[in-house]
Amino acid sequence: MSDLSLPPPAMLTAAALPAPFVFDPRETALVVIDMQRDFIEPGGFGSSLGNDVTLLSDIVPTVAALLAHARAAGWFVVHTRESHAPDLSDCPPAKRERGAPSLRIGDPGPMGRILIRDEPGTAIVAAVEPVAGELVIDKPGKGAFYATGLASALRERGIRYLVFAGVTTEVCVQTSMREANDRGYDCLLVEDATASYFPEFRDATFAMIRSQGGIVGWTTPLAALVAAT
Ligand code: TIU
Repeated sequence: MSDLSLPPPAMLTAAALPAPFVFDPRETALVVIDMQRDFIEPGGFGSSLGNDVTLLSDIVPTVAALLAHARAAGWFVVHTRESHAPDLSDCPPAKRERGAPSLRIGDPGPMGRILIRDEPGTAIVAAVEPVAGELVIDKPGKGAFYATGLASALRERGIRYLVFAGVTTEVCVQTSMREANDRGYDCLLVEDATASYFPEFRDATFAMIRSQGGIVGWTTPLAALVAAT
């Protein structure tokens, strides 16, 4: 006989590769990586490095739809920003020198000092900006866990499943996902909510993540996640 006082089954299953992704929405967080003006809009750091930023701006509507889904589902939402202190005390010289002779981190750029906290270019693009109650992590590295409070924030909330989106797929998204995988999280990357200046690197990242039975995690398009039952 069924007991109507029991809570409904919590686990959801999304079609994914290399296998279905099974997750408890009460223990799930969305982590949106570095959807910043400096990477996505013309005139920022990304375009100063000679990149085609339209490859990144194309995913903004999909990331917005993913955020709407996560908010409606009651997931904890985290946004990250790659950013540094104005005195560059958290920016290793090796990182700053990389990319010269174009604009370097801390140099004045068209949207303020490049990748410096609270400068206009470091802000998250308007269509996917955080709302009240969401966590914003300023990270000095490519990974979201390095030198940040992300691990303790997730632990406090009992999070076990992480859904990833953002830019760029093979740099900050992949680094963060690998950090999370090593910390024991089941990680799902939303394929059409992440982008790279190099589409072949994005596709290679998908293949690496789901190789060997999901050595880093799972990937799926947004529609499959939304359809999860
Ligand atoms: N957020 C992030 O991926 N930072 C980068 O510098 N990515 C590049 O692809 N350059």
